[in-house]
Amino acid sequence: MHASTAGIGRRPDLDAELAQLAGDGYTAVRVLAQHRGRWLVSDGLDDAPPRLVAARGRLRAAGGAPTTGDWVAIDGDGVIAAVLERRGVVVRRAAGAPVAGQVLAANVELVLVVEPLPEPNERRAERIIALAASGGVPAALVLTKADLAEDGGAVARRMARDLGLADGIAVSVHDPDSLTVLWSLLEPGTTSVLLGPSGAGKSTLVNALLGFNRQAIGEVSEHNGGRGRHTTVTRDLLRMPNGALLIDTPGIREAGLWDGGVGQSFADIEELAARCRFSDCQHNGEPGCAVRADGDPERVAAWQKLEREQAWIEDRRAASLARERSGRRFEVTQREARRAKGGR
Ligand SMILES: Nc1nc2c(ncn2[C@@H]2O[C@H](COP(=O)(O)OP(=O)(O)O)[C@@H](O)[C@H]2O)c(=O)[nH]1
Ligand SMILES: [Mg+2]
Ligand SMILES: [Zn+2]
Repeated sequence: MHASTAGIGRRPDLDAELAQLAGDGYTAVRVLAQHRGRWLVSDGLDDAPPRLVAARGRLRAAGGAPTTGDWVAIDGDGVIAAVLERRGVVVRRAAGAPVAGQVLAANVELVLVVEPLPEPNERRAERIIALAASGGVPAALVLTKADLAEDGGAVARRMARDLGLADGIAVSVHDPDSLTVLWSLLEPGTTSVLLGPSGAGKSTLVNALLGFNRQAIGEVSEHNGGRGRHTTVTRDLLRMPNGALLIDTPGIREAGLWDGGVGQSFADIEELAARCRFSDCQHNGEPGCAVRADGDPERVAAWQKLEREQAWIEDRRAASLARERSGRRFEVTQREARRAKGGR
């Protein structure tokens, strides 16, 4: 039984999922963090501290490795043997890699898109919202450092509306009242992830919610160029005092699209596009273009840019898949040729 999973998030059919794996003797745990080829996991039991475990070789391959937020099956040797189905995932295009996705957070129910006041970056937020949308995860906007702006609340509401989000709030760690609204988004048992640029105040916010400074209890961190500032280098799943789970992440420098999401996250613009006079309107000055007439020019430009990026990555993924397939075909042909020659 896994009645205790409440402490590490909801997963109602965990026992059935384990039963489906080949072999038995598995237990399910959740990945709290990843540390150099080891994973910090918890079974949600109050008296069992999180522990570091290894993973079976085939799970170490790029792409297949367990990540923060994953539910995993531990075998009789105490090693991660399988990653359970990911439900609600945020994936970006891996920076620098040929054609690969990188899972930023697994099994999340809400993405908190973090941008700092007084100058939140709407275009950066848009990308993260698209990544969330492609993983089927709703997003809410959280503007930090509200103490540095005139009326952060109003800015957050307007920006959320422009971005097509239901919720937009402004918070300051110097104003406990502002955190109350944030608490209402963090439902007990649900998992949320903070995504935004480095320096936005994500870790400070997490500490404020936790009520203590996690740095002091040995969080993995690096000093930033000797300037004495700590930078989060791991993605950490933390349990909040109200039973909500929250993943803190390092700053996102690049949020390349990986698997669609633009259509859903730009539903407002797509709606306008459906009203253009020509069904194949490119929205570049054609007569009767509803997108040009009624869309916010900057958002329209962002939409067009992300649409192009989405088409580009789709092409690259298709090409890479085709290469992989023909590579496999080539191997099979080679094997058959060897066999025909009586080799093996
Ligand atoms: N004025 C103000 N500064 C903040 C607030 N929250 C965080 N900061 C500062 O912003 C800087 C970056 O914070 P940090 O939590 O490390 O950002 P992260 O990279 O997103 O985790 C630190 O110097 C914090 O003290 C806030 O609510 N108001
Ligand atoms: Mg941080
Ligand atoms: Zn048009």
